[in-house]
Amino acid sequence: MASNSKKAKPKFDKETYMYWYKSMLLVRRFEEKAGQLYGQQKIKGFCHLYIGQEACGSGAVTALKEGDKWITSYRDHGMPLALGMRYRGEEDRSPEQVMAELFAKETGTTKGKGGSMHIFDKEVGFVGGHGIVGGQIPLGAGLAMGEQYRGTDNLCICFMGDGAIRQGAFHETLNMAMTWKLPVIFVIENNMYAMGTSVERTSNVTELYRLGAAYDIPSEPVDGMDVEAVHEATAKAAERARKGEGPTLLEFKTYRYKGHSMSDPAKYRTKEELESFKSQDPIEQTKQRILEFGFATEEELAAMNKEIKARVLDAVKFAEESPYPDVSEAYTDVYEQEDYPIMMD
Ligand SMILES: Cc1ncc(C[n+]2csc(CCOP(=O)(O)OP(=O)(O)O)c2C)c(N)n1
Ligand SMILES: [Mg+2]
Repeated sequence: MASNSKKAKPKFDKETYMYWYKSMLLVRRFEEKAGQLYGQQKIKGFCHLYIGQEACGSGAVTALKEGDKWITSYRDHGMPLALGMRYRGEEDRSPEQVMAELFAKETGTTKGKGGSMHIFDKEVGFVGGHGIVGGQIPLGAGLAMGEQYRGTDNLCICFMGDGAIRQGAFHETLNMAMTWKLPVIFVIENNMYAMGTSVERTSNVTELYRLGAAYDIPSEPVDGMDVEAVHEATAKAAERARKGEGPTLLEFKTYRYKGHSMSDPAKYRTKEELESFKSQDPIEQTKQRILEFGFATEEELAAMNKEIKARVLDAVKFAEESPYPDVSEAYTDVYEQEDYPIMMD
């Protein structure tokens, strides 16, 4: 950690460190609250928390630009919060809208019809939130292909879990993406488990980034607990994509502190393993760097924490006070074929 070195110099500017700290803290507090509300049965259905993995989202946000597309799995609350804070600043209502979606309210990001696994926010380039494991991988390449076809300099960053890469769609997509030099960054968030199944139990290949070699895709492992490392690797991959050189495969080594979803007591792993990752906590690492570089004081960071906690409570209030969607909404935003119109009564 940077705090061990007396001569450590910041690699990035103050604004970047403060954004990392604030966005990761928002995600952590938001998710803690979501977990609590789930326990109280105020949030129902599926709910997968991003606690522990915050650096993977926030570090990539600062390495990319507006116009780029983002796609991920059902563990999708953190990214829209981080993107909203980055691009909308003070105006941002992402905490309210994502929380309202968890409550299935009409003010949610998907009008209360998608729930926790299907958060979307087109304005900041966030294209979901996908419940089918690996389903977002070909969609991500398709988004990149769209950008290539239109001749923009945008790219798509496509996140997936370590379980998703065992799907055939992963291999087919990597093959075509490299053949067509699509502007896409594939990111495996390796949190070591797919539900209760460890990486070792699903393949001999446990250094997941190595899978890219089969398709000649430049690939590398990244410390996913270190937001600076995430930023640097993503920036390098983005440069490659924008130059027309095609995809990169990054393996962010990370950890989820909580169970897979809300009903998982996580008995398949040891306390020591969990503690070893908590000791590399991305928020704590960033805090130490901020203090060391003199970008803020302990008191200022404590005040920020207080402010964020209040913000999350405001989001809960907003969600609770919002109405449920009208019954007629069941017939909107769904596919309808002319020959088979949806019957309204
Ligand atoms: C095609 C498909 N198969 C199975 C499931 C059930 N399922 C939901 S999450 C999950 C584990 C995926 O783990 P990983 O890709 O490592 O992502 P993580 O949850 O760790 O973020 C499984 C098997 C599903 N949603 N879709
Ligand atoms: Mg996993």
